[in-house]
Amino acid sequence: MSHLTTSSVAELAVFGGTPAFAEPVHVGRPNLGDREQLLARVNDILDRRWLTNNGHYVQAFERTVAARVGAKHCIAVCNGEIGLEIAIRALGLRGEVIVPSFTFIATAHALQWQEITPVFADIDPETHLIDPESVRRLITPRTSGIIGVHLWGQYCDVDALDAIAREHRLTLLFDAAHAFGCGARARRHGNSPVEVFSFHATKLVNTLEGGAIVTDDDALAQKIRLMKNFGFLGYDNVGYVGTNGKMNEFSAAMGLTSIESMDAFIAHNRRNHDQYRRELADIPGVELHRYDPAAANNYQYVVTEVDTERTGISRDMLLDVLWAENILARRYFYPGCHRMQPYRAYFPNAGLMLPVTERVAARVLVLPTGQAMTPDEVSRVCGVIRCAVAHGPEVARRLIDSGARRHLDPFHE
Ligand code: T4K
Repeated sequence: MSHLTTSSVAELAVFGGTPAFAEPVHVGRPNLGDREQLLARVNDILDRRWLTNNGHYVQAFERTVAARVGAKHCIAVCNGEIGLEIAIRALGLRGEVIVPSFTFIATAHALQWQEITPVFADIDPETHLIDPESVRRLITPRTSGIIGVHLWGQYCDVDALDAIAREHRLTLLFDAAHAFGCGARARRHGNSPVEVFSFHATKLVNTLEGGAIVTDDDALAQKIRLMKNFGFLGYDNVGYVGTNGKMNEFSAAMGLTSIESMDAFIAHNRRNHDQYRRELADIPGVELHRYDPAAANNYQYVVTEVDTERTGISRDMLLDVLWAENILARRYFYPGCHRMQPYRAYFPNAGLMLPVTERVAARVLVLPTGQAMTPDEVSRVCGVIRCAVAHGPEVARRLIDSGARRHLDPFHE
C-alpha cells in the first residue's frame, strides 16, 4: 500500500495489512540540537565536577531564557509541574482557583497537591483556550486566582482575564508550558507577575525534564529561588518551607543547546504544519486547528478535530487505525481534567457546565510532528487518514465486527 492514495480497506494494518511505519512515530518525539556542542558541554560539566545546585550551566540557561522572553528574572526548575506548584505557593493562592479543564492534568494537580480546589472553566470552541465568560461565572467568595493556559502555544485572552482578576481582586498566573518561542509574554499585557514554562522532552525546547518560572517582580523572584532550594537563605539557615525544585547541569546544557537550534525547530514544525494543512485539506471532516497568523506560534502541536458525521468513522476508531500503522497520534487532553480522578468524584456533574470542553475532548486528534518527521512521513500519515476516511463507514463497521478496537470512549460514545 502506498499510503498516499485511497487504497482498499483490506490493506490497512488494523485489518492485517503491512503497517505504514516499521517503527512507531510519536507525538512529542524530542527535538535535538547540535550533538557535538551538547557533548562538549557535558564533558565540561564533568570536568568542573559541579553537577547541580545553581551551577554554571543553570545560570547561563536562566540568563538565556530570560533574554528570549524579555523577563527580568528566570528561575529554572526541575519540571513544569513543580514550577507551577512553587509559583502557586509563592503567590499565596488558596481556596479555589479557576483553571480550564481542557489542559494537561499537571495544571489541576499543581493546585490539588496543595489542597487548593481547581474549579474547571470551559473553553472557546475555535481556539480551545479558557473562556473568560466561563471564568466569570465560576467566581465565589473562596476564589483566590485564575490560571490561564496558553494551550497549543496560543496566548489566552490575557486582557479579558486581567480585567476579571482586577475586578475581583484575584491573582492571575499563566501556565505557559506550551508557549516557549511564541512571542511576547502575556505578562506584558496584564498584571500577572508570573509565567511557568515546561522544558519536558516533548516540548519545542527541552532540558530532558525541566521548567522555568519567569517574572519581573524582584521580591517574588527571590522568594521562588528560596522555595525551589528547600528555603535555604544561606549555609545552615532556612527561612521558608521549601522543596527541591532545582534543575541539574546536564539538563541546563541540553536546554542551552536546544535553544540554539530553536528557530530551526520552529521552521521545521512550520513546514510540517503547512504540509499537513495542504494534504488534509481535501479530507472531509478532518479539520486542522489553525493558529492566528498574527500571533507567533512554535507549531509544536498539529491539532486536528474529527467530525464523525462527515468522516463516517469516529475519532477513536481513526486512532485505532493510526496506531495499527505505528502512527501513535494522541487525543490530548481527553477526557478533560474534570473527568479524571479525583476531580470526577468531587464534581460528578461538571460536564454539564463544560459543553465545549466535552465536545472538543471527543474530537481532538494530535498528529506527529517535530524534527523527527520528514515530508515523506507526514505524507504517509495523511495517506492513512485519507484512506480511512474515504471508506469511513466500512472501516467503522469492520472495526466493530473484528473486535480490534483499543481506544474506546466511555464518556462520549
Ligand atoms: N502544563 C501543561 C499545559 C502541560 O502540557 C504540561 C506538560 C505541564 C503543565 C507540566 O509540565 P512538565 O511537568 O511535564 O514539565 C506529555 C509530557 O510528559 C508532558 O510534559 C506534556 N505536558 C504533555 C502534553 O505531554 P504524555 O503523558 O503524553 O507523555 P508520554 O510519555 O506519552 O510522551 C508523549 C510522546 O512523546 C509519546 O508518544 C512518546 C514520545 N516521547 C516521549 C519522551 C519522554 C519520545 O519520543 N521520547 C521521549 O523521551 O505527557
